[in-house]
Amino acid sequence: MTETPATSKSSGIISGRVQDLLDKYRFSEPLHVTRPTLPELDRYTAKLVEIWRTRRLTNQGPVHDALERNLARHLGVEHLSLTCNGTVALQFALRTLDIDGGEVITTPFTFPATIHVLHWRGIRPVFCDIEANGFNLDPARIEALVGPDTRAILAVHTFGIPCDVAAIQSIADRHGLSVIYDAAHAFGVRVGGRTILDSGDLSVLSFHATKTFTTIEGGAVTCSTSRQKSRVDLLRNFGIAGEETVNEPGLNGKLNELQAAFGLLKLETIDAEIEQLAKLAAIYRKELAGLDGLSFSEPMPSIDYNFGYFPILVDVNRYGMSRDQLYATLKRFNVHPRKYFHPLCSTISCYASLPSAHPDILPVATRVAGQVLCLPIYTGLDPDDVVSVCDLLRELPGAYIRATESIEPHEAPRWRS
Ligand code: T4K
Repeated sequence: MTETPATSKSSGIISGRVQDLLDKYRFSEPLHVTRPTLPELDRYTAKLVEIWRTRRLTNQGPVHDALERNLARHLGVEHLSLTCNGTVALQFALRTLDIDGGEVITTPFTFPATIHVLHWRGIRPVFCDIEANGFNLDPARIEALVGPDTRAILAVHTFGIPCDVAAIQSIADRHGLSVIYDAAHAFGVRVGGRTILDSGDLSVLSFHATKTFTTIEGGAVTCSTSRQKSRVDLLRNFGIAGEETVNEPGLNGKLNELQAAFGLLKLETIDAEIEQLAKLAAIYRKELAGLDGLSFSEPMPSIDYNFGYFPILVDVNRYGMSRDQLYATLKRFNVHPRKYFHPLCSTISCYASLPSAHPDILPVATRVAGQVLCLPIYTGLDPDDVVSVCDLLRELPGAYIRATESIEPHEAPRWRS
C-alpha cells in the first residue's frame, strides 16, 4: 500500500488509507456538533405581523408572558422567569439567594459561563472533581471542600445528565448551604417522570441557539417559591418595582417579544424534536457498541433525557488515536465535533492559581477533558450520516499512522476551533 504522508501539527501524518477514506466518507456539507431547527418561517412571520401591529417589542409583553406560562407548564415547574440568556440567569440565581462573596463549590468541567458568574459576583470558585464514571460533580468529594466561607454548591447537569441531587442536597442540608443547578443543558429532563428543575433552591436554563430548546439567545430561572420568582423578575428589570420605585440594583435581563414568539413556536415542536434526537443517539450507541477505545454513557430507563449532546471518551491506548488526533482528522472529513469541555475551567488563567485548581486534585476531570468529544447531533441530521460517521470512527484508527511526535498531546486552551 502506498503511503502519501502529509504532515500537519494538528493532524499528524495522513496515510494513503486515510486518503481512501476521505474519498469514501468526506461529507459535502459540514456536520456541526449541533444546528438549530427553526420554526416554519410563515408561522413565525404571522407572529411578527401581530408584534408589528401592536408595536410591543419588549419589557415583559404578552408574548413573553405567554411563553413564560407555557414553558412552566411544559417543564412541570411552578415558578419560572425568562431571561435574556443563561449567563445572566445564573447571576440572578446567585443574587436571589444573596450569595455575594465567600466560596461556592463547583465543577471545573463546564462551560466558562458557570465559573465566570461567580467571579463577577466576587465569589471564589472552589473546584471539586467529577464522578469517576460520569461528567457531573462527585458528591463524595464535596464535603471535604466545605469551609467557613462556603455559601453554596453550584452543580451542572452536564450534557443533560442529572446530578446526584439527593446526595448533593443532603450535604447542603448538613452544612446550611444553598444549591443552584446550572441546568443549561437539561431542558425537559425528568427522573421518574418528575422534572429535575425543582431540585436545589434554583435552577437555570439556557435557550441559546445551540440548545435543544432555543429562543435564539435566552434563558430562565426556575424557582422554588413565588417570592424567589418576584426577586428574579425585579432583578431582570433594573430592580424597578413600580413607576417611581426602584428596590435594588438590578440589570437588564429581559427576553424580548420577537424571541419569545420564536420560543412559542419551538415549544410546539420540541417533543417531536427530542424524539428524533433520541433516535439519533440510539443509532450512535448501536453503531459504536463494542468499538474498543470509544466509550459513551448508556441512558437509564428511569430518566427522560433530551439528547442534546452525544459525548464520547477516546482512550488513545485502546482506540489507537488520541482525542485531539481524532478531532483534527474528523475535520478533514467535514465532521466538526467539539471538545466540550476542554480546557477545564480550572486551567483558565484567571482561575488556575486557585488552590482547588491544581490538576493533581482534579484527576477525573483532567482525564475526561482530555478524552471527551461531542459528536454531531441535531434534528434534521440524516440517520444515514450518523451511521457513516460511526463507520468512519471504526475505520479511521486502522488507517491512521500514529505520529505522536508531531502532535501536541493537548492543544493550547482555547474555545474556538
Ligand atoms: N452553563 C453551561 C453549562 C453552558 O453550557 C452554557 C452555554 C451556559 C451556562 C451559558 O448559557 P448562555 O448564556 O449561552 O445562554 C456554545 C454556546 O454559545 C453556549 O451557549 C453553550 N453553553 C456552549 C456549550 O456552546 P460555542 O462557542 O461552542 O458555540 P458555537 O458558536 O461555536 O456553536 C457551535 C456549533 O453550533 C457551530 O459550530 C454551528 C452551530 N450553530 C451555532 C450557532 C450559534 C448553528 O448552527 N447556528 C448558530 O446560530 O458555545
